[in-house]
Amino acid sequence: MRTQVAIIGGGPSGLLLSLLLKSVGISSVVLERQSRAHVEGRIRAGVLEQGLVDLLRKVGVAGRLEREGIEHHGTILSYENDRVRVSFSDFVDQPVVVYGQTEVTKDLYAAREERGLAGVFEVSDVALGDLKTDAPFVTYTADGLSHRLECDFVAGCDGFRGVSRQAIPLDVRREYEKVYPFGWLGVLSETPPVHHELIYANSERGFALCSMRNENLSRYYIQCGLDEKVEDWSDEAFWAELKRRIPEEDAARLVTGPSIEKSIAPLRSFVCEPMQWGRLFLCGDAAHIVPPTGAKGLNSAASDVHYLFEGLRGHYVDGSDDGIEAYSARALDRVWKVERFSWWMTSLLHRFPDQSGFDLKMQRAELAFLRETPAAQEALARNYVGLPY
Ligand code: RFL
Ligand code: PHB
Repeated sequence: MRTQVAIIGGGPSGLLLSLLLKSVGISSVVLERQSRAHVEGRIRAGVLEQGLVDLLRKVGVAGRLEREGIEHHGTILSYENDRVRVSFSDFVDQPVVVYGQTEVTKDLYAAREERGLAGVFEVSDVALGDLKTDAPFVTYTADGLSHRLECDFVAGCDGFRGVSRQAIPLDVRREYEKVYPFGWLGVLSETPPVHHELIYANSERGFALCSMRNENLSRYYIQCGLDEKVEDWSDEAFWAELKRRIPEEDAARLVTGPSIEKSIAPLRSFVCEPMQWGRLFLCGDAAHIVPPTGAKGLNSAASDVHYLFEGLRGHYVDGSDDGIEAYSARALDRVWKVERFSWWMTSLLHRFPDQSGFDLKMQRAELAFLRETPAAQEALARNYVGLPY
């Protein structure tokens, strides 16, 4: 089999890239390790920046998002019972849109199906070859048979645990990592959200986040220890702990109900440099991870996809390789700023095991400064709604 761009991974990065390429007549094949149902069922991100919404619009996949997505023009940060609202609309002319990654993924798969785009599910043994030549290839197993896909370029969109990043030799690859000493326990429940905006709460008992998917579907998270297990958290225990961590006025309003999903995610900051090696280009979680505190993972995957698409379009349509040559530097420039914001939000809002009295005073002072200082609010707002690309 032959295609122009082999895309490893059928998560949001790979799917979006395939549709953008198709829009300018560039062929691709998506190779995905899991089944479609598995990928569509994963509960992950919930907050979309305008840049991602615009890309979805560009490929004609924003219809349902425009009907069902909820625009947010601000967010709440709290420290014990003190709440600070940061308005986005006072500083930037764009909201964020609350619409689940699960729904984005379903919409992308539906559009690919409608447009007859090529893809193979449940592949294994994916290996990349000849990446330093202009005729690379990918080998894989599907339905018990070995296959070889010849291509011009390989897009590594296979997430943090994928194989693409490993194809960059160790003497070229530099990895930067920070692992946080806690995770997030998340619950999805068919209950009305406690507030119409997200609440990021720093409390004596640890961080909590009140988020949502729609008017009758709420998403809540609490900071938990790395050794904790989902099975050890009954719904009752989760709700009781959440109530202790959010401001009293919100706790009093909280509507609880059975959870329909419960999971624990560890928190990590990670960047791989460079994001390109020969004809291989890494996109999204394959190249970088942020802790979820700033809602940036999916959104920074989207900006990578944008830079890569522009580079590939330059190559095929305009006959210029400037974009693909600049890909890694352009993507990393934005990635590091997003890493900084996510690390800052995480540091501000969580309780760390080794935190001193001084450290706690610093968190409180930072939130007090934020409350009183429009310039500080503006910095948060600009990062939260998304840096330009
Ligand atoms: P994905 O989604 O991990 O997709 C990679 C795909 O590659 C497949 N794969 C392979 N396929 C073939 N061969 C192999 N060897 C393969 N190895 C892996 C996988 O099966 C998978 O389908 O990466 P992608 O596309 O780069 O997308 C990244 C986003 O999914 C991720 O950044 C976000 O979910 C992060 N994230 C959030 N991002 C936001 O922008 N806003 C949020 O509000 C937000 N909240 C979150 C989050 C992530 C979370 N967790 C669980 C990690 C909340 C949570 C709890
Ligand atoms: C979510 O709704 O899943 C969500 C929202 C905001 C975040 C992280 C996750 O910062």
